[in-house]
Amino acid sequence: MRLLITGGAGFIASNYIRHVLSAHPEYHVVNLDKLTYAGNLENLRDIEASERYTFIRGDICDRELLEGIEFDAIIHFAAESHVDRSILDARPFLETNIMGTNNLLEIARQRECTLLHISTDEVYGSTAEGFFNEDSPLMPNSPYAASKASSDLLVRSYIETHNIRAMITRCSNNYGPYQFPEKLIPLVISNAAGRKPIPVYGDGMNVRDWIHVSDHCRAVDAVFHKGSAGEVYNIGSRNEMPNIEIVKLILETVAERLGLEDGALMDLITYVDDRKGHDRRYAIDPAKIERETGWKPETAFKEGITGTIEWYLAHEEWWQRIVSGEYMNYYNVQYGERLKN
Ligand code: NAD
Ligand code: TDX
Repeated sequence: MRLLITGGAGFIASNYIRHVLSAHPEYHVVNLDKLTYAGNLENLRDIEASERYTFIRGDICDRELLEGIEFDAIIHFAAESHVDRSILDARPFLETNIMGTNNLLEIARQRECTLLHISTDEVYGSTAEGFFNEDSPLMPNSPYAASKASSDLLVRSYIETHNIRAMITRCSNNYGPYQFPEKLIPLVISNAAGRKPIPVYGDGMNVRDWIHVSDHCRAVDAVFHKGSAGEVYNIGSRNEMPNIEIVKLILETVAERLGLEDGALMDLITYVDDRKGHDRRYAIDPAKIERETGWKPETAFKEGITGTIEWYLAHEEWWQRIVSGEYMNYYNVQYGERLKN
């Protein structure tokens, strides 16, 4: 099996490539990644010399390039993935998430190969109570979520119109090693370690449903091997938490690991203006994937978040390079003024 993985230098797909190479010794992985600001080959240093791994730098919007690559199946992770960036400029989201996905669907149609499309719970929008299941209506609220919902609908249309063998997964918020430090959890850990302000949007009571990236990777693998063609699978680990609770838990743990007094880092919490269109709550019902593939999450949140905090504290050189460069420029533009007040 020669597996084309798109976006393999990003957070989730780099973890997934590592998972595939160890779980399936007969598989070859071709990683196609444009290396945007979020793509980082450092995420793959430990496996890049493997004979079962090939890296191609390229854009999923480049049809000619795609046509020249040999593979048997596609697992499509590549995306512009950060909601705040989509609020500042939606265009790259539409290009990559919609047009790029359409190119991959065309290739899957021509080659009659399986395509697993990695989507998100954000396509369902926000819910005050209850849980999203696979039949919940798509009600995206950010340009990012709208671009992902559009790509999901394109996948559906290729299944219906061209009879391609495709599946969609919609996962809740991931955390774990190699997550780009613009997302909440790595941002809080790295800012806490550097004694920088922690921007909490609005009242901090927005709820997300957190899953460890290793559980997401096993779920993707389960759907790829055991899922039914044409189906959608929600992935989640029944772990809802308000943002402020996670922020406080991280600050307590970092303080303890750095040998500081209890509460020493709490002053870093800085409430800032709310994100525009900020979804109040996501909550996933993962019963279908559990029932049909036997997958279950294995990482309890307390254990997963502690391991993640330890990973970031032990890999400061990995995130320092990011936060001192392009990302900080972006961060300053977006939050600098508000944090001064
Ligand atoms: P990420 O931003 O860390 O990585 C995205 C990767 O895609 C980067 O390596 C980037 O270089 C690459 N890329 C972007 N545009 C490209 C293009 N045009 N051509 C080729 N490569 C391109 O993202 P992530 O958090 O790892 O998310 C991966 C996927 O999982 C996305 O599709 C996202 O929507 C989905 N998802 C993420 C989460 C989450 O919590 N992070 C949750 C559910 C679903
Ligand atoms: O500085 C911050 N302060 C803050 O309060 C940041 C970056 C975020 N937040 C809040 C916004 C959200 O309620 O924390 C929550 C999590 O924010 P993000 O880490 O930006 O994630 P979210 O917007 O929920 O989207 C994530 O989960 C679904 C991923 O980025 C998406 O790619 C995925 O589809």
